[in-house]
Amino acid sequence: MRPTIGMTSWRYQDDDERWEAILDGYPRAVLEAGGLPLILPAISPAPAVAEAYLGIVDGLILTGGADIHPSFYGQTVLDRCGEIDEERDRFEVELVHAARSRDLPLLGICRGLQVLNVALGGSLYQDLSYRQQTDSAHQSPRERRREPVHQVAITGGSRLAEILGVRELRVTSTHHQIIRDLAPGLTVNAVAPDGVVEGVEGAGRFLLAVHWHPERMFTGHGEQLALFRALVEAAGTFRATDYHASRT
Ligand SMILES: [Mn+2]
Repeated sequence: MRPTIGMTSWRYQDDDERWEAILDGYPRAVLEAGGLPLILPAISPAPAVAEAYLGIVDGLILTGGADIHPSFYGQTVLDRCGEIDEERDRFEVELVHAARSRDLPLLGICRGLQVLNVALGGSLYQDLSYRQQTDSAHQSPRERRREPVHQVAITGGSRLAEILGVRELRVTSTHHQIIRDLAPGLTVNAVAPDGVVEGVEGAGRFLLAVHWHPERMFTGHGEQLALFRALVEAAGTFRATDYHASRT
């Protein structure tokens, strides 16, 4: 049986209706990597629903999206903070805590890296411009969002280096926020030439996040599928422990 991979959704307002949506690269990559993708809408009340979802998934992807409310890391909203969806923030922070308490495999992508860092006690710069000397390449215009635009150096000996099998690669970049203080329990596994953190990981079965978009890259850059394969493989071992069956 394919391990089930829950993926958080992107919510947006279209005139007078709200949508729960997902970039189709996420479910396609999960399927190709051997998993069964499942979209998790960010419906409140967050703790109860997050717990219930984790009873039926073997792994989790925190997907890209809007900015996290700065109150989650002790700041007020600054001018250059972007769009915020607090309901989604609460839901995803609960998911991270619930996943960590079970050692459930978790892959964060773009916003997912930021959510993971914040949920575990780290902080962000609300815009690249609030940190000195950052490269504007991080914030690709819409028409270049599928293009690798900057280099990253992968930390030797990291889980990420083991998964990708390289120490350098070029990646897409569509984020305007970056990590400020790294959360306790996370280590940096990838860095851009300007020093911006591009990847983090932690101890346990599988806890890893990247700032770029492997779901946009894997069709043209096959090595990026390895991230999804690693998640699905870890989800398979989680399932094999029969955690769900042992729950009451
Ligand atoms: Mn970047």
